[in-house]
Amino acid sequence: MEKKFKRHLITAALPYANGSVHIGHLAGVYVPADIYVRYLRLKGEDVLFICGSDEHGVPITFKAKDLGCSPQEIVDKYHAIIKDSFNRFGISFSIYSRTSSKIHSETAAEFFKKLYDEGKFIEKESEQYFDPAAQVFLADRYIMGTCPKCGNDKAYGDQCEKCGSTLSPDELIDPHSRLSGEKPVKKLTKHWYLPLDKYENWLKEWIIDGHKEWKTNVYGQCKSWIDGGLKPRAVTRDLDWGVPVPLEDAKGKVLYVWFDAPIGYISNTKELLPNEWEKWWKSPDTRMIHFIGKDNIVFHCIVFPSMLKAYGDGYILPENVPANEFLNLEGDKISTSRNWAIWLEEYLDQFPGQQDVMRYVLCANAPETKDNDFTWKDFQARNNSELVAIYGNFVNRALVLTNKYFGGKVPGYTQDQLTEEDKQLVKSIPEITAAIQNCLDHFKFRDAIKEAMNLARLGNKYLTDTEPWKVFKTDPQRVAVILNLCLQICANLSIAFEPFCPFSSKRLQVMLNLAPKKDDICPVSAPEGKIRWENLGSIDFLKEGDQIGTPELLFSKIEDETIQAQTDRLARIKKENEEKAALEAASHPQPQKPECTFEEFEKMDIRTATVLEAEAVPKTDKLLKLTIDTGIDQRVIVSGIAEYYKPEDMIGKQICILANLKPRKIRGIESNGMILMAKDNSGKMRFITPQEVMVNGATVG
Ligand code: B3M
Ligand code: ZN
Repeated sequence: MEKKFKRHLITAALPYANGSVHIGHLAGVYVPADIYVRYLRLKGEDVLFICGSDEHGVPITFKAKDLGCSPQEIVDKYHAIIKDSFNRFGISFSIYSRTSSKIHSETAAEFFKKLYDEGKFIEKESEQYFDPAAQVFLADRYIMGTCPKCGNDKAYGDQCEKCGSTLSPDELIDPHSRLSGEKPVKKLTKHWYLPLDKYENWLKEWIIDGHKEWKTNVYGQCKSWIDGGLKPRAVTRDLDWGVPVPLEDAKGKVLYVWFDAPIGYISNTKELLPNEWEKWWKSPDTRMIHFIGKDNIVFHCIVFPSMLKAYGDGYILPENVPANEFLNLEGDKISTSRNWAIWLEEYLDQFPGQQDVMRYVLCANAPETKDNDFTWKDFQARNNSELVAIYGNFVNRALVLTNKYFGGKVPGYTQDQLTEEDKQLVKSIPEITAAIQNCLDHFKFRDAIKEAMNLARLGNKYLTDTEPWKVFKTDPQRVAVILNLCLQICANLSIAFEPFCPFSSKRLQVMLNLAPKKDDICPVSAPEGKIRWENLGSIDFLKEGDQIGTPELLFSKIEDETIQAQTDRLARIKKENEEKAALEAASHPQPQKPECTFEEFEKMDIRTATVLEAEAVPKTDKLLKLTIDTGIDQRVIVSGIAEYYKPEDMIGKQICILANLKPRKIRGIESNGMILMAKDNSGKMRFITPQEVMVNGATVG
């Protein structure tokens, strides 16, 4: 028997306030969390939906340094942007607060202090990098140097972003501080560690034995962490941005961002409900669910629960952590630094009133079990052929016809007027709504939204099959039955779709006169009147004679030009990125080759020559066939320069060649020598020419 809980505490990962949020965040965390919360609310459950900005951590301090402002200014700016985007997207948090608040630093400090006082930490001194000029300890990210694996001279102390290797500062060649540029020195420093190893057995019991129902990706990650053996984790850092460590001998130290951030869920609840927060956090009747992305699993399943366990005092643990995988964009990883993203505020400005389209697409295509790809083509197709052609079309036809034939009054019927086809329809409705509910209960939002669309599909097909517009003249009572049932399906749709597409649901409810019109930016259908989840499946929403409102289109077609503008934008960004990368690469010369002797060099017969004829080698896009005058003879050289030179660019040019290179056949053509080219690290090539025209056959050396 599943336990019945009295209330549901739903959290969504606190986004870092050092940038805007994009569709990857939305698809992975906030849309699923919001769907679930809206579903619970419609069921009349007691729900809190907690979130806020994560305003600490090293990247924020860098951003501030780069822009020449304070970290507080950075988080103030992005907190406002993120909060506004979420609100406009209809993410219906109970509170969206922030971790730079007073109540948060007090709560986090108290949390630390209690664990400290009770001896739950290990105190350890270790050698860490220190910047002698700036007089501060350096987090790994603050150290830069040359990557030992790929030679990138902008690798960080924890990772090389060029080749993706995980590094430690000790591995960097020529390490220097990002603050002062000075070479860092090692210095002893003290930190506090949470001994996760001590919680291993308990975690095993709680997760490995006790939560086999968790999603495979989540369960699997937890298992491999635990099986790999847990180590003590430092919960403090030498840094001047964060919650100060509340101890006498901890000057210049703050709580590690991953220690304070999850406590943000607690402090934000406290801020919202100063007198009642404990009921939400410390009662076995509360069911806590964390919505996160896959990179946050270890912190929410292992570290934070261990912190809560260490604290004791009745703190509850999450019942489930339905983490998602990542969303890619047009085949590429979403990246803030490469601007490879669709930013929420941009989307909201460019697609006004179309929040539901994005919510629908992100849910239908959510990265629930594996990474997934967002494409603008798919976005357009799902809008035009699902939202518009099925859901929107059905609703519109049902409402327009009711207005046309019955003056907008719900027509009635009697049981004996139902045909077999009608009875089949009436039977299918609760089957579909039960399927939606079952999927939602198991965090299968993709399947759930598919079922919701199936309900619209069912209605659309019924209307097309029964053709009331043909029947009305001869049998208006038959049309009354048909339209009554269609309107009941519309009412069902307005509830079934509410968790996913709340804006259009609300509009539909208003059109059906099931809800009053309100101009809220983030509409939430509280269970009132007939708008309750438990009524789903019923064909009794609307009574005979009820007046419905004027139909307006729920969705509108998205044209090719609109999509083209978006893909053009991405193509522009891709090109800029490639150019930047090429420039970057070009400025990094290849390392010098091993030594060679003069005698070895002397073996090469390098000469000036002039190109007489040039043509592309058929069926290749890289090769040119050049006939050249070497001064000694006329010969053919096949050269891989077609990407850089057209045949006509080469004719008449004086070049340098390696004349005595052993001939070889390239695409069936014998090539007698090689053209000397300068080539930079990005692959760009240019031929070498004497500074002044010379006779052909002059030796080069
Ligand atoms: N700030 C990390 C992230 O966005 C993060 C989550 C904190 S949740 C307590 O990946
Ligand atoms: Zn590297």
